[in-house]
Amino acid sequence: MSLDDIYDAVLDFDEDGISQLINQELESGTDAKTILNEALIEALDEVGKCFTEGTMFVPDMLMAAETMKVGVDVLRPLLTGDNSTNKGTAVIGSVKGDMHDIGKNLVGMMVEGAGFTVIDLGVDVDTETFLNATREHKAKFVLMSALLTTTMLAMKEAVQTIKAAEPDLKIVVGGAPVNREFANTIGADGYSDDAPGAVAVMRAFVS
Ligand code: B1M
Repeated sequence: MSLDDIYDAVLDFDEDGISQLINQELESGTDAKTILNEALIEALDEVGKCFTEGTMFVPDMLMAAETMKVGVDVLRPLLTGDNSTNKGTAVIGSVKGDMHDIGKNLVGMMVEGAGFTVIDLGVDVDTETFLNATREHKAKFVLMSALLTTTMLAMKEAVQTIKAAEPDLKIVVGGAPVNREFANTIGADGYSDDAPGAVAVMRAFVS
């Protein structure tokens, strides 16, 4: 068994076999983060490349994503740390128009593991829903994910509206097309290019 087998399982949409492959890889001593980064995420990057090249299509991306989710579920207990203290509440969602949720779920999982309470609003979340949820749950943080260049516009609108309404809230943004410069331009308080980095940004705000 190897990381390559797990990588191949995502590309083969092997939802039934991937859990066993991951468990075997864990038993052989590979740590969860390595499996996540070097097998699961790399495989989805390859799926993205194949989609761009026209050798894979939307249903393929969907099946690969479903297989990845099965794998992430196996790793979940190992990726989340000590969540015994509550450091505050964060609402999280993929912005309006965006149906991608794997990166957002990884961020939510790690933020929860770091001791924050996470309210997951799901995908395609509009500004009003973010705002209402932060008020309802007395959240300190809003975490937004965008995977499409088109939905970066929805992110901009959401950040600016929420900041104007609730200036004390800390808004952290991320997702493949988002970068620090864009985050600064739209007035977000924090940015990270990965899930552990989002936790570090949030920790800095509460320390
Ligand atoms: Co879509 N898709 N997709 N897709 N999809 C991309 C994003 C794309 C790059 C593929 C490509 O063309 N090569 C492309 C976007 C192009 C662009 O805008 N620049 C694309 C497209 C075009 C589309 C559709 C428009 C296709 C169509 O219908 N013609 C469509 C849009 C649907 C919509 O949202 N309205 C679509 C649909 C889908 C599926 C539904 C089939 C499926 C998603 C299933 C799901 O999420 N449940 C899907 C998939 C799987 C992908 C790829 C292959 C993989 C995405 C993924 O989950 N990556 C993707 C190609 C790629 O990324 N290589 C692609 C793994 C995940 C762990 O990474 O989400 O980036 P990511 O998260 C990272 C970081 O970005 C960061 O942390 C994570 C790592 O630790 N991060 C944050 C994320 N959020 C953060 C928030 C933070 C901090 C960090 O703070 C709050």
